[in-house]
Amino acid sequence: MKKIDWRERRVAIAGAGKTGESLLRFALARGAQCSLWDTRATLDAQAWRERYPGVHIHFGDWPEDAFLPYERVLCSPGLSPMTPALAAARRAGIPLWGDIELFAQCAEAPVIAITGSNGKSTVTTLVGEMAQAAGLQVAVGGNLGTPALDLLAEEGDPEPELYVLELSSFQLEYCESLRPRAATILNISPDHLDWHGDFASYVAAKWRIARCMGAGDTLVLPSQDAELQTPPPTFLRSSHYAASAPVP
Ligand code: UMA
Repeated sequence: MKKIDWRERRVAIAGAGKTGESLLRFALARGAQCSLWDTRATLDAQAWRERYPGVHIHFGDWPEDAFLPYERVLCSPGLSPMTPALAAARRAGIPLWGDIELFAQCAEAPVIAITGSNGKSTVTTLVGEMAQAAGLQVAVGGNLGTPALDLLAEEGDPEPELYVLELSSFQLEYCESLRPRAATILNISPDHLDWHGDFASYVAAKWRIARCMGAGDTLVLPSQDAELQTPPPTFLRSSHYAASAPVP
């Protein structure tokens, strides 16, 4: 994948939690002009300014046009794209990317990706431990706790041999180009509907895990969930999956 030149790009980071800080470090390290936004007015803006000199800090309510001056908005997973300022940015054609999208653009080692409504942390941990027991240098994280961008090797250090990621529907919604070598949607039941708007959108977000998978990749699906027997029509129109059908 062609690496993006971030130098001098005007980038807004939405959310100042764990993911937001990993996004900020990523963009700053690549020379972007960053601003950091959080709706919590109670955060210590001065402490952030001292930690990240040169970064514009905006804590408090977001005007609807807040993100229109930016070339990209890097979104924390807790923020729904229906948030008015993010929805306005999307309408204006500004890409909304999450940490998993940036990870996908940088990681070169194979990825095993795990999602589902329940049990994904347990399965991710087990898969990571199995890989380690098999002698692989493995990095495990994502929704599990360590932001995916923090798993990437520092400049000059060797990359892990395998990444194992737990992915939430939020993270998948903001991801376009991740191609796991193996992935699973463990199960699906209504969850996070306030964030997604409805169950169909939640199901569609989960299916995005397989969006870029193709021949030679392995997708493992359970047989008991009706929504996981056939991909939703929106998915079939937008993915590589339909053309190259990974192993169900
Ligand atoms: N924020 C706003 N406005 C909002 C909502 C949030 O400004 O309307 C700000 C908050 O004030 C806060 C920041 O965004 O400063 C928090 O961002 P975040 O909610 O995206 O949380 P992070 O700290 O970045 O943690 C996230 C995941 N949290 C969520 O998806 C809600 C963590 O998963 C994950 O471990 C971490 O990234 C690293 O990848 C937690 C989780 O609850 C465990 N996940 C959900 C789940 O498992 O059900 C999906």
